[in-house]
Amino acid sequence: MSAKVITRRGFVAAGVAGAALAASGATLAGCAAGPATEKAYVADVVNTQCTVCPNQCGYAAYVVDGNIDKVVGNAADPHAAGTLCARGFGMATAAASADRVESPLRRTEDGRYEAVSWDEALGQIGRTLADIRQDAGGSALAAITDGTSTAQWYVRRLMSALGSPNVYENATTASVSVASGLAQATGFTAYEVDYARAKMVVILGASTVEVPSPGAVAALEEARAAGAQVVMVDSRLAASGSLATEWLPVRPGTELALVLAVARGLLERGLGAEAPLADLDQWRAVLSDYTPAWAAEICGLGADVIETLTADLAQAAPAACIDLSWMALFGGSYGNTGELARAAALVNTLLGCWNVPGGAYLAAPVAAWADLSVSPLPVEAADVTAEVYALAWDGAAPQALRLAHEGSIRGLLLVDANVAAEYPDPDYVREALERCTLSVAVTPEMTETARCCQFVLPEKLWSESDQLPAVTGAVHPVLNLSSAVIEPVVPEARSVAEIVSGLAQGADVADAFNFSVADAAAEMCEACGCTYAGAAAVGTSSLASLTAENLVWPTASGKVECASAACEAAGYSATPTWVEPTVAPDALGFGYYRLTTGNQAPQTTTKTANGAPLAAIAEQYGLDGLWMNAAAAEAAGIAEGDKVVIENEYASAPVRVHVTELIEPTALYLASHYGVEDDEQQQADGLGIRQARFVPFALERGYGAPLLQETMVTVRKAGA
Ligand SMILES: Nc1nc2c(c(=O)[nH]1)N[C@H]1C(S)=C(S)[C@@H](COP(=O)(O)OP(=O)(O)OC[C@H]3O[C@@H](n4cnc5c(=O)[nH]c(N)nc54)[C@H](O)[C@@H]3O)O[C@H]1N2
Ligand SMILES: Nc1nc2c(c(=O)[nH]1)N[C@H]1C(S)=C(S)[C@@H](COP(=O)(O)OP(=O)(O)OC[C@H]3O[C@@H](n4cnc5c(=O)[nH]c(N)nc54)[C@H](O)[C@@H]3O)O[C@H]1N2
Ligand code: SF4
Ligand SMILES: [Mo]
Repeated sequence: MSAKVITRRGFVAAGVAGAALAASGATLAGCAAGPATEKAYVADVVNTQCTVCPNQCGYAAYVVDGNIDKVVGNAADPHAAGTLCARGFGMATAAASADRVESPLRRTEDGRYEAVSWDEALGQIGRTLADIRQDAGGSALAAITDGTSTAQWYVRRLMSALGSPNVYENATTASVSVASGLAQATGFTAYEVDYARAKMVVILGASTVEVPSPGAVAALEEARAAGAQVVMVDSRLAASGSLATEWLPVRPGTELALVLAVARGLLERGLGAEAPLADLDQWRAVLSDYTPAWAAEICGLGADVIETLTADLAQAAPAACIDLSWMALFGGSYGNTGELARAAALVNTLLGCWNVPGGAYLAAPVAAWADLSVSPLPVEAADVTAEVYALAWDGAAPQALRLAHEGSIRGLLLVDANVAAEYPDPDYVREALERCTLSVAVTPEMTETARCCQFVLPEKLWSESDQLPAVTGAVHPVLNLSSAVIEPVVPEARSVAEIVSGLAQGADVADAFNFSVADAAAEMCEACGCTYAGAAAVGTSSLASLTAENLVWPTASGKVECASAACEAAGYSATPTWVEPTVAPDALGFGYYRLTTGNQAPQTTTKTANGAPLAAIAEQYGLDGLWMNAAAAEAAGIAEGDKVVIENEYASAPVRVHVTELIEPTALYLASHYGVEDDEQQQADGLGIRQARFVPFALERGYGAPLLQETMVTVRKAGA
């Protein structure tokens, strides 16, 4: 474990009278109080990151006698901002979970698993990978990872060595429409809002309190204290309302209408005259129909509300923007999310907010990482998902699952991606995995996905191995580097780098991995102007942000583009126009509601679903229940606390109802990630239902995002 050599610094603080205090006592204030006779506090301080959510907050772990004693969020990391959120603190000791997979497993004829040796597992998987390549070409192989640095680089390199370009980030699937719509307009794929200095921010569908990065919450609080206007556009009033100055209860899936009307209003007010926009007149002509009254009709907000919002944005520009966050809810959620992202990118351009204080900072890709030892090898074949989903930036993971279902992808490697639990229509995904000639899950714990795979490989947790660095953030970009914190709790578990290198050996492409994680990490750090030792010692190293003066638009016109030939080819208009969601409550008649979802503070994807204390909290407060609008409930004869049945053609399930004014009348809401279906995850047994069960396996045209909220359900009182 190279961390020991390079990063572990033993800090020693004796009691108040101790001699060592002078050297390092300040670092450990509060830890060392006590009489002079008390044993010294000796901790190894190792920098690492929380991987519970994509914020990947950097933190320092204080390790005493091989165990994590305390964790301190890294102050230099803009996500952590000196602390972690409750989920991060709670999961810092996840390695000790009783449910870890303890050895490689192979599925037997009768569907059970037998323990096999690593040699046997890696040899057999490697040979099958090579055979599939021989028979059907590298394009018949695909991988989905959680998108964390080491997994993504190693898996890409392995697949490219096998002739496959088909590697997808599950985490990117969750923002694919935002990334791709933004890319169509600007050539960039992500931006981050400078909340702290903003005068106004319009946040579309992000539960910023319930999914918090501590840094985002602190920055929004700072903005509020300075008098900023924070507008939450959300179909329900989530806990995030506490950070907002206004809540706009939009009809779910109709934000595009709102954004188009705002664009029209901004142009009317003369904004954008100096903006670097190509084909603005073409878009201006299209926008003329999108009056506030038109948008009000569609999205359920008053025309006056839309007028005021537009006027306020114009007034606050350039320290004002539309924030799409992840617009997560899985990548897009709606048939119009990609176009919404494109329209929002153009509105932000009209506001002049790109990379100016208080605006939205585009994140430049790390150009220096284009050619590393760990970079993918050249592959002739094109990404198989691009044929149908040409707009998807970095590919469409769900389409890879569909191709597996149809038989053209035969080998699937899933690294920390619980696709059978978290994609729409879990049965479809299950079948896709079961139809593969080879399916492999790399995971620390048994999951619904692992249970559909032929092989399950026990993985070390993030905290149990050294990692490659990652660059994140745009307002204050940083390079984070994580080192191993503790010895592996499960002796048989291997890191993703070890597993991938082993598979390469089994598939006879071992030459592709003639470097170590430390070698590759050092190369990456140096490309960013840091030394490996220095980056590991501080954990988070600041990098320069992209300034407005240095912004060069990586588009064909060298400007932000209102028109996109690629979008037009995918069946959209050249410039963003109104696109109806795929299904609409009104079209189906009275009694059909859109089933929305969203995160909730005590639950973190499926990683915490099996946690007993969290399950108890959810049970006690009824957090796994269904939200229903009070007027809608009254009309249906449903009262607070009733047991109801929600139903559509895909599923039917009983659930306790929470009747509230705080949700838009056409929407129902079920918190994400409840409804664990795996028998071995016993703590979560019987808690809640899985929203994805009510959703068909369908994807957003061109963009390839799962349409997680394009589904309608009926609600009736149980027994009625
Ligand atoms: N506690 C917790 N935090 C997490 C996670 C977790 O599992 N649990 N997961 C992490 C991950 S992977 C991600 S991608 C992020 C996602 O974080 P966010 O981007 O914030 O996404 P969600 O929490 O899924 O949903 C945000 C809000 O959208 C609202 N909403 C639903 N439908 C609509 C709609 O049609 N229109 C509008 N305007 N609003 C709508 C919901 O009510 C919810 O309040 O969270 C991360 N943080
Ligand atoms: N209905 C509904 N579906 C959703 C969403 C939603 O809001 N509602 N959100 C979507 C979004 S934004 C995303 S990113 C995806 C996420 O969906 P998933 O791909 O399911 O991601 P995770 O649940 O985070 O789990 C990934 C896997 O990481 C592994 N893992 C890594 N570290 C640990 C650990 O410490 N403990 C445990 N137990 N497992 C670990 C396990 O194999 C785990 O199953 O879900 C999407 N699906
Ligand atoms: S926001 Fe919380 S869960 Fe997400 S990475 Fe940071 S500490 Fe971990
Ligand atoms: Mo996500």
